[in-house]
Amino acid sequence: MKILFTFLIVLTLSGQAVFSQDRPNVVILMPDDVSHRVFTYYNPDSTSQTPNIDKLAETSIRLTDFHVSPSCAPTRAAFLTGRSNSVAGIWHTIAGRSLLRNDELTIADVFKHNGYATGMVGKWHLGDNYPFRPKDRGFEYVAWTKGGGAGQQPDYWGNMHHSAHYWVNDELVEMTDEDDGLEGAFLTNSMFNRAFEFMEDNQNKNKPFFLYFPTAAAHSPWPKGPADARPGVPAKPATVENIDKNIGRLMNFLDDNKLAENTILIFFTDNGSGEFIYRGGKISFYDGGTRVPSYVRWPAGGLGGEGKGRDVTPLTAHMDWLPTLMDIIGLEDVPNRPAKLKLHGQSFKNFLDTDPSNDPGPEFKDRTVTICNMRKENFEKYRNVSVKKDEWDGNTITHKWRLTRSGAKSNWELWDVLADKAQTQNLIGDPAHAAIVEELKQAYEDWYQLVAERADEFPRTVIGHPAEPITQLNSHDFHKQELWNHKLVAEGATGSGFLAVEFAKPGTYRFDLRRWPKEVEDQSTLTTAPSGVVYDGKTVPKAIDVSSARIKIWNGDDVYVDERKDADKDADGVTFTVSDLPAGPAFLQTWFYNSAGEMEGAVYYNYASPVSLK
Ligand SMILES: [Ca+2]
Repeated sequence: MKILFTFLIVLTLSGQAVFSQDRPNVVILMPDDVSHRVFTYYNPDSTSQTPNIDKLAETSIRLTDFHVSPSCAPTRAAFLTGRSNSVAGIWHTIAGRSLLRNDELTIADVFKHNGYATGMVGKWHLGDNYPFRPKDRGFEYVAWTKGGGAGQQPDYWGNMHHSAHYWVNDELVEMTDEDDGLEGAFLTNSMFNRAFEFMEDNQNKNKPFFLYFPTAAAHSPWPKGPADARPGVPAKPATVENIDKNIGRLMNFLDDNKLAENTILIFFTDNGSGEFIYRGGKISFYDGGTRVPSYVRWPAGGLGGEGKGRDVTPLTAHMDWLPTLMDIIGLEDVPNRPAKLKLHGQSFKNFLDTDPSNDPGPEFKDRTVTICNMRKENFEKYRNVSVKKDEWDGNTITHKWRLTRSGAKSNWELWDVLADKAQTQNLIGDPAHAAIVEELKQAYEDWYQLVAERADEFPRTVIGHPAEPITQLNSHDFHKQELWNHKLVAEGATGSGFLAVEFAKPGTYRFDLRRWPKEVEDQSTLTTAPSGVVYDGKTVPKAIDVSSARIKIWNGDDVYVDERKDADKDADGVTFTVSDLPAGPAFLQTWFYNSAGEMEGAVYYNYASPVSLK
C-alpha cells in the first residue's frame, strides 16, 4: 500500500487505546443547491466564476459518480447517519419528515466517541426542537439557522442571506459586517468566520476536530446578492461566487494555520441543481438530481495535493462517507450500535488507494445504492426511485446501471449511464439486460422492506424536557398542511395541520398560540403586522382578523383537550393552560378563526412549556 492512512495508536498502561495527536482533522463542506453546472471546473460558460472550487477540484481526489439524495434534508440525514435517509425516516423537507428520529446515531456521535471536538456550522434542516437539534445529536459547537435555511418559517423572523440573526450555542447573534476582507455582511461570510473560530479554538487546545459545514447558500430566495458581487452578476450566481471566495478564505486559513496537510477536506453538494450533462435537476430521481461533485483532499494521507488530483470512478454515495472516514482514520464505532441502526454506506477506502492490487472485493463491487425523491408526507412504494449499480469485469467497470421508476402506475426504466450520461436511451425492453433488471428490482424490494418497517412512525418533538424549557412548535413541521416559510406567514396563508409530540412528564402545560414569532412581539399583535419586508425582500407582512383560537390534544381515541377561546385582539397570542396531560405520545393541532367563524391564517408559532409537572 503506497499511501499512509493509519496513524499511531498508543496503548496506555490500562490497555485503553488513545490516538496520537497526529490524527487528522476533518472538514465537511456542503454548499446547498449547486452542482456541476455552476462550477467553471465543469462548465466554462457558468454565470459564476469559481476559481477556488476549481482549484480544490484540481488538487483533490474527485469522486466522479458520487450520489446524494435529490433535496436538502434527505441528503443531510444520509450523510450524518451513514444510512439510507428513507430508512432513517427522512424523505421530505417539511411535514415532519425532515425530523431525524431520536434513536438515530450520527457521525458526530462517532467522532465525539473517538475524542474529537465536534462542530456544526450552517443549515441543519433535521429538526429545530429537542431531541432533533444539532446539540442533541452529538455536536458540541453549533452555529446555525433554523428550518431549511434563511427565511424558512422556524428561522429568525425576517432572515435573508444579507440580513440575518442566527444562533451560536443557543445565543442569538445579529450578523454584522465583520473584519474579514469581504465587503458587507452576508450569512456565508459570517458562518465561515464561526467555522474559523471553531477550528482555531480546537487547534489551540491541541484537539482534533470534526467540522460539518452545510452552508445555507446558495438555497433560494435571493432577494439580494452579497455586497462584494461583481457588477452585473445576478444574486444567485453572485451568491455562488461568494461561496467560492469563502472557500478561498478557508484554503488560506488552513495554510496559514498549518492545518492544510493533515486535514481531511471533503466537499460535496446536497443535490443536483439543474440541467447540465445529466438528466433532471433538484428533486429529480435521474442523475441530474442525485449526481454531484465530491472531492477529498488530505495531503498527509496521500490523498491529493498540488499536482496530485485524480478521478475515482466507481459508484459512491453520501452515506459512504461515515464508514469511509472510520476506515481511513481508524475510528471505533459508538459502543453497542443497535442492529436496526446498521450502516448502509460502505467504505470506499480501497478505491482511494492508488495500489490496484488493493481490490475492494465483491462486497463493494456488487453493492447497489437506492435513492428516491419521495417529497410527500406518506411514503409510497415505487415513487421516484433510482437503483444504481456498477457492473465490473475484473477491475474495469463495464456498465453503470440505473433502474428508475416514477410511481406505482409507471413502468421501470433501465439506463446505462456509462454509455448514456444523459439517460436518453431506455434499455428496459432489451432481453440482453433481463438479469440485471431482475437483480435491481429485487434490490429495490429489499430496500423498501427496510423503509416500510418504520415508515408509519412519527418522529415526536418532546415538550417539557429540561433540555428545552420552552418549545417553539412550528407550522413548518405540520402534517397534512404546508406552511413552511416567512412569505406564507407574512401573507397570512390559511391552514392547520397536526404535530406529533411527546410530553416528557405528566402535568399541566401552557400553550401560547401566536400569529407572529416572539422576536417581533413588540411591533405586532394577533391582529396587526410587524414592519419591514421578509423572505424574497418584497413580501410585506399583512394583518389578519384573529377572533378566536382552538387547541386540540389527543392520542388515539383519548381527547385530552379540545377547547376554543375568544382572542384579545390587542394581545400577542391566545394562551391555553391544559392540566392532567399524561406523559408520552400525543397529537396536537391548533386553529385561528376570524369574526365570521371561518378558519383564518394559522397558528404558525406555538410556544409550549410546562407549568407544573408531577
Ligand atoms: Ca439543497
